[in-house]
Amino acid sequence: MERTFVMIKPDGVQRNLVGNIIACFEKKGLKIVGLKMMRIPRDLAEKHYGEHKDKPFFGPLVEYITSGPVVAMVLEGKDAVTTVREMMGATNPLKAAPGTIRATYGMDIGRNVVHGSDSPASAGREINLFFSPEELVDYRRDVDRWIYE
Ligand code: DAT
Ligand code: MG
Repeated sequence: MERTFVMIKPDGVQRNLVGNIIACFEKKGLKIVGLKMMRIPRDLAEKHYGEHKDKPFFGPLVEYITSGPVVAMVLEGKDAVTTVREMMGATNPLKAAPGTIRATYGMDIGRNVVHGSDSPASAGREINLFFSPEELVDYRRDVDRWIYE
């Protein structure tokens, strides 16, 4: 099973969407193996979005992501990285396919509610940035035999 890093961004927390968004992933069958609320320190935000450091939106992006608490999580499941990306939809909520999380809850690219790792390599990097190994919980779910054949 694959793991991915997911984050409900400050706008999602402020808009009381934490429960709804976690419920989407839970109902899908993804397993929560790590979960916490935190305020992202500036240096962590800059590392997390390091690939964008030369883009014009980097400054506002770091301001936004550090502007309030976020809910960070690690989700586990079959093709978890791609599955979460597809459930989130395109980066711009107005371009995201109907029914996706960003299409359902967002209006602006700079307030797109949720983050999900874009590849297994990014997932490994981001999980390590945000979670220590002791914060990730290994456990069995009896329901898995009703989710996977
Ligand atoms: P994603 O979050 O879908 O992986 P990304 O990695 O390209 O998208 O960009 C990271 C975040 O930066 C994205 O969620 C919103 C912001 N962003 C991306 N492109 C932008 C743009 N053209 N203008 C403003 N913000 C942008
Ligand atoms: Mg990205």
